[in-house]
Amino acid sequence: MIPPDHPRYRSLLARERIARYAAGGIVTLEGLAAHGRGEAFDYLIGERTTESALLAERTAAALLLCAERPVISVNGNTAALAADQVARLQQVSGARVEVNLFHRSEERIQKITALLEDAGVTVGKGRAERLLPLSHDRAFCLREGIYSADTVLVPLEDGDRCSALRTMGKTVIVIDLNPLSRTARTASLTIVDELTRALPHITEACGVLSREEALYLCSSYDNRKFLSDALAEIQRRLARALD
Ligand code: PTJ
Repeated sequence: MIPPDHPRYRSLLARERIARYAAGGIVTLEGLAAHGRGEAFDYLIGERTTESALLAERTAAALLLCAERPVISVNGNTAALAADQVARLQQVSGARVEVNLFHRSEERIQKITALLEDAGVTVGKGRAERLLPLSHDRAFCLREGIYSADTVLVPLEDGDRCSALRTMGKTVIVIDLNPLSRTARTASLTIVDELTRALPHITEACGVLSREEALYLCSSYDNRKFLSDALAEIQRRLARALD
């Protein structure tokens, strides 16, 4: 039992949750390592949503609202940490949700689908085919889902698939606390924020953005600026760390 007044309560709760889902076969051991890397970067960024990340989150909402075929791609970590939040975002954005795994197995797909459905998500199903230009199993996706999407939101993406999706002409939105990752630098739009802080902001913005505001955000964002803002914030915090 983690006491709510513990200074690292939120982080410890997420850790406890992701460990529990690893024991249940939804998150992989590699997923635990990825979570730890995320925690380290979150520490550096101050464990809060910066103004720049909030603008990136509003921009993500705009891109989803303006898309013709938006898809949210869900992996083990995302399902474990944010199944309810994915359900709410699906409701307001109208996006399809597809389970897409790096460490793919039929058993994990079934478990993750069940977890998402219990949270109220409508999960895209069907026969996955090897449709993306990748040598590993993330190449498998649904023809009616990720393959035909114009815009894909992929929390915790890997760099290879991000660039494969970009090569196919898709708008790729990623949520990644590491502004230096290949994914962050390859995506169309990178949200440098923690997954469970970012998703509710995107959902909220989907509910309030006008068509004009959304169109403006879609045409005016600069991903390099979002990355350089995140790096500048980390540098600022490091410079003041011992004050
Ligand atoms: O469930 P699977 O089989 O699809 O596997 C998923 C993992 C996460 C193992 C796979 O996608 C992977 O290896 O990811 P990477 O390449 O390690 O990238 C994960 C990125 O997400 C890293 O840059 C982390 O900093 C970042 N990250 C981790 N946890 C969070 C996060 N970013 C935002 N919020 C988090 N909670």
